[in-house]
Amino acid sequence: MKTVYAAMIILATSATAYAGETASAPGTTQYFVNLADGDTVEGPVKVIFGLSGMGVAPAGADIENTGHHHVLIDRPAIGTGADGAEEFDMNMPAEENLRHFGKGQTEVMLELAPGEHSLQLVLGDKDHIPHNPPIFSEVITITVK
Ligand SMILES: [Cu+2]
Repeated sequence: MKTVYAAMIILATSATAYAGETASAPGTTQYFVNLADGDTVEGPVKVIFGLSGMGVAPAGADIENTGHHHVLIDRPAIGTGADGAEEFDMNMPAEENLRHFGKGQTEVMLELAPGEHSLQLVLGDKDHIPHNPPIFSEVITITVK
């Protein structure tokens, strides 16, 4: 059994070593289709995810130039600060404010409390890790009535 565990640890370690190494296609953009920074909307809020330059594929699918959408809700932005940069090497955790769309969904209906909310899209590879270089949208702030 010990040998098996050792082998598993080596496999897990080597998989981690390739984290963040899935290449993105040059010029790819990710954006909100139906929302703009500063919008005031009624809840629940439909959010449509846009991606130009790459394709959408489910998590686990090893297909070149594809990924799946993630939405960061009221979370520190990815890609704009020292803390965010660290997250590029990591498997993004599934949390209430970091939602994965691993079936390849391209929209969601969000239940957001009235008030201001920040939203950002981030593309993840088959292992939920941002591409290299990472693909993410601008951060938008919306107000829910
Ligand atoms: Cu994911």
